[in-house]
Amino acid sequence: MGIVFTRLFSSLFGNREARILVLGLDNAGKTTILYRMQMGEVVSTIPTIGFNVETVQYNNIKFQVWDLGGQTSIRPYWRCYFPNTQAIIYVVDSSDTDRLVIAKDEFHAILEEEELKGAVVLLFANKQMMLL
Ligand SMILES: Nc1nc2c(ncn2[C@@H]2O[C@H](COP(=O)(O)OP(=O)(O)O)[C@@H](O)[C@H]2O)c(=O)[nH]1
Ligand SMILES: [Mg+2]
Repeated sequence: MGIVFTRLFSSLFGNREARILVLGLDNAGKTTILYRMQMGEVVSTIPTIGFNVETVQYNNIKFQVWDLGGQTSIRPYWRCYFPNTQAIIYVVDSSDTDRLVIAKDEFHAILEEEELKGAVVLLFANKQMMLL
C-alpha cells in the first residue's frame, strides 16, 4: 500500500510542499489508516490550542489528522492548519449509524471553509464490512 501511495503522491505533488488533512469523527478509523500507510512515524501532539493532532511527514507531504465534532469553541483554531492543504481525506465510520448525521454536518462545515475551497476531497466510507 505504501508504494502505491508513494507513486500516487509523487505524481500528484512532485516536490512541492503539501499538506493532506485526514478528518472525521473520533473512532472513524483515521489513525488506523495512517498506520496502514506505513509512511513513517505517527507523532501525536497537543498544541496549546487543545485538540490532538497526529502528524506523519512523508517526503514533502505532511499528513495531519484530527477528530472533528464536539467542541465548537476550538473550531477557529483549525484554520492554522488550512493553508497549503492540497487534499482532505474525510473518513466516515459507516457502522456508526447513530452519528452519521453529525459526520455529515461536520463534512459540510469543512467543505464550507473558504481556505479549503481548492482542496481535493476524498470521502472514505470505512468499516463497511461491519454493516453486513
Ligand atoms: N472493523 C474495522 N475496524 C476498524 C477499521 N479501522 C479502524 N477500526 C477500529 O476502529 C477503532 C477506532 O480506530 P481509530 O483509527 O483509532 O479511529 P480515529 O479515532 O478516527 O483515529 C479502533 O478500534 C480500530 O481498530 C476498519 O477498517 N474495520
Ligand atoms: Mg485517532
